Amino acid sequence: MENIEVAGRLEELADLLEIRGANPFRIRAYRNAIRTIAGLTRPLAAMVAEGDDLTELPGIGKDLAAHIRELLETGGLELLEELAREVPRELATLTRLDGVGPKKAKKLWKELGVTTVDELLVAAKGGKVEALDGFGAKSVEKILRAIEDFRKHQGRFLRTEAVTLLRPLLALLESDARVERIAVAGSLRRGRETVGDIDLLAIVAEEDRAGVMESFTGFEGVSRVEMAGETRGSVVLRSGLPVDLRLLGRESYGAALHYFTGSKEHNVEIRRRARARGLKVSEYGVFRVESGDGEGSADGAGDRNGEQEGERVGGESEEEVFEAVGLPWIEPVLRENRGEFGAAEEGRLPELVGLEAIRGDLHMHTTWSDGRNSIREMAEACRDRGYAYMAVTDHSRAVTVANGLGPERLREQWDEIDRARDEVEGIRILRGCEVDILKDGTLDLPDEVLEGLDIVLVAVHSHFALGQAVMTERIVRALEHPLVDVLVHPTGRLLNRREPYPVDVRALLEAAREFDVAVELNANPRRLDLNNRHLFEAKSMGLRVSVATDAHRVSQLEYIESGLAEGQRGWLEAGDIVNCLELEGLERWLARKRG
Ligand code: DGT
Ligand code: CA
Ligand code: CA
Repeated sequence: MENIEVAGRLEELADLLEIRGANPFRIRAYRNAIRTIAGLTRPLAAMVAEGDDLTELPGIGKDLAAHIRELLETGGLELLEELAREVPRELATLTRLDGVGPKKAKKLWKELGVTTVDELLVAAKGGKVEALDGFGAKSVEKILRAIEDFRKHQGRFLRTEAVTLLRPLLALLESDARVERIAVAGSLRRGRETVGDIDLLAIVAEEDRAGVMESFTGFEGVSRVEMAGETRGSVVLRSGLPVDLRLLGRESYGAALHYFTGSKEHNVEIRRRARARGLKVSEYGVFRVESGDGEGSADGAGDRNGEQEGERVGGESEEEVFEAVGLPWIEPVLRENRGEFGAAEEGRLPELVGLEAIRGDLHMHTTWSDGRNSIREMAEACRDRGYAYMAVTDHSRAVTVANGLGPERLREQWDEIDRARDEVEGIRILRGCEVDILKDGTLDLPDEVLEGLDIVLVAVHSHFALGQAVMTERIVRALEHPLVDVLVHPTGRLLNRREPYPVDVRALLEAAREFDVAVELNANPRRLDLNNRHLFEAKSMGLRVSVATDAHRVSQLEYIESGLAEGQRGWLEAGDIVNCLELEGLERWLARKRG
């Protein structure tokens, strides 16, 4: 069992305990432990196997350590089963809807008998929820929106989650001597923020296929086998993640990899181009079309057998597929039919930005607001990553839930930054702040304080429901402020949790250009905000992008890699990114507003 599965199970436990009315301190302890587990870099399973004492982890006591061991050893939890006999398990899902929470979930269940999202929708639409004590028309509206969001995202996994959940199965197949080669295709290979299912391809000799299929469907992490044929198997893992496996021969590996990487829109264009050249591209290979049947099926998926297609002219490698239509190999992250064909033809495919080009991180939190590590710890971790600079950007005072800083505490923080500058060598530590954009578009700190900062980030953290026009105006007003450097998480989306607030992104980008403000690509895998489409637009407008982690603890500095994947999908190159500048260049850029 992976750490995120353990955390997920404990979360369910905490939800059910809370609904049942357990001691709030106990619940808080559980939630802290879940956060600890989510932030671990080592697998719990390995720690237990090596005899580590789990109670030495922050926030994990004897009880929780025992639960974790039980989960790892048995895959289940007796206490959870017991609770589920008293409190319907589905209620845990309800508590995660925006505007519900444990208390309301309990009320919905006790008074209306509602236990599922579907039942809640019926009750809300029928006016029953509004009539309950503690719910009003406003909260019902919010719940209805939350249900809509929930439905949209149901069944999609964050990419980083999927990568983790897939790892043990992938390791099993990789270590199988009968598997000559294995690859991940689909949306995961294209670097999408979320994935619906995993598409695996493996080269396996015909006589070994039944055996490999058996070991795939028999994997210990499989909860359900949907199908197990000769060349295709389909399972659902315990985490709910669906995985497809296709077994094939060497001759069609490249064609299959290309086909199952997609996107569908990209594939359609490839096949159109192939047809124009008297060729047919399918998942089985590239074939010369015999005169007369030039059209084939529109989709290519219906052709069961390559032999019927005419002479095979390629398919072993992806390069052969592209070559057949006269193009160079195109990076998977670009395969969305959003201009990659034209760019490839004209030799202007982007030189995608990689980790080695990143020189620093311009958005992170410390114990001064809602972060878990000190300034010094964050600085050391950034230096160890090889960064030349970093910015300490805790919240400003309006964000009270995050313990935001007012002028006084901010000045105290500068003293600590000065000390950290002395103590941690080899990295430039910038004084920054994530300044809240107030409801009217003014900033949460006075100018004389902003003038003392090296970098000013601005962001919206409240009043999400102002409507598009007012929200846009509000943010544009903030960008007009002469000391603002970066607009961070510009749309406020939280993948699978919250839709972006209504805002005219194009207008924001135009304002950012006019007032010389960079826009952030927030690298938190749940945010990825701006998204790839907006980044593409920002790039084409000549805007600068800051790819930043918004890390709240040292381990989250790794988020930079999620950010880079999204940036690549937005065609970003090092020249588009402020934090690819060397320290000197960055300082010059920061000086543009500070004389
Ligand atoms: P997902 O799983 O929703 O995150 O997205 P994908 O892109 O992984 O989609 P999936 O798993 O349905 O299919 C994998 C790839 O296979 C897809 O990107 C392109 C190819 N493919 C699947 N079905 C079709 C189809 O009906 N027509 C075409 N042209 N390609 C398809
Ligand atoms: Ca897929
Ligand atoms: Ca699939």
